[in-house]
Amino acid sequence: MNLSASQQVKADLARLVPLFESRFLLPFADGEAPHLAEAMVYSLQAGGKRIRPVLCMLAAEAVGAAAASALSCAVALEYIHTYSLIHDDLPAMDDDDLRRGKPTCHVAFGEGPAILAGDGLLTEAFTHLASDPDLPPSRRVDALRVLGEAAGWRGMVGGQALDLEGEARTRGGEPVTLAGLQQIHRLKTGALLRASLELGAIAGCASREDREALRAAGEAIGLAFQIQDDILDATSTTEAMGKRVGKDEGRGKITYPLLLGLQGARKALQEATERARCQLASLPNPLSLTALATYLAERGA
Ligand code: GRG
Repeated sequence: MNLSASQQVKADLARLVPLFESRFLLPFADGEAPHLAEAMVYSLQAGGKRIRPVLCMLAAEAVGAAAASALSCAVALEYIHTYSLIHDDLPAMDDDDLRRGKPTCHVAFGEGPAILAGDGLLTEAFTHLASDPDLPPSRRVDALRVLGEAAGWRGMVGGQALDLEGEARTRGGEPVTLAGLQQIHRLKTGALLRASLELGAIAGCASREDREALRAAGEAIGLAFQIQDDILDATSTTEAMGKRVGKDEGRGKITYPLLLGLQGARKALQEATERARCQLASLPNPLSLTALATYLAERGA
């Protein structure tokens, strides 16, 4: 990645993350369940990179709208992402004690409250988006449908279910194929990343062609993000990652480097990133979003 693209990403994050963070905790300032709000705010503030909100706001800018027009979509996306991580960390799922170097929600607050914190964030995402007075009702309904489909059983939740089934089959001696892995990630990680760009398109009142280009770019960015995540896991020092690799192998976790080799996974990553760049090139203002897509594929953490 050349210096100007990385400087572009830095400048965009410095501009958009504070805008997003000036809004995203407001709904939890009052309410009748303050301890539950504390658990939700704990996970929202636990050090996430805000990739989905920033992708969403940059998508709106890419079609010529203001980032602020996509703020309620950006906030809803981060609520859903945070809920998915809280539930993914639970003993019944991945059973992780740490996330981003901090105790997971169920370790800090207990299992029941963590389940409810996830439920609270999931539902607040839709309440928040549905209440945005600046988004015309027809676009609000469109955005709610796109978000529901991406987050639900046709998207992220469905991908998580296929992942659990695949791990059980792999442990039973029937490993997941490359096509199976791609389907899991297209749903589990890709659906919400793709929705991030599509919601930016909706909020930014994009033309049909620009919305389609953003959807296709989102699909490719989602795939690239997952491949890079697998590569980072595979190339982290064995000592630092020993616990996780051992645990993942025991669970039957199949990754791109395992199926394609490290070189093959890097090639697939490059191809997916190039597909994203090609789609974005047709948009009125693609520079920042293209720089972020490149950065995500080359990120080191
Ligand atoms: C439990 C309903 C349910 C769904 C869980 C998305 C998901 C499904 C689980 C997350 C597990 C995981 C490690 C997925 C791989 C993709 C990934 C690296 C997600 C983390 O996203 P980042 O890097 O997270 O944007 P931060 O910490 O920056 O917010």
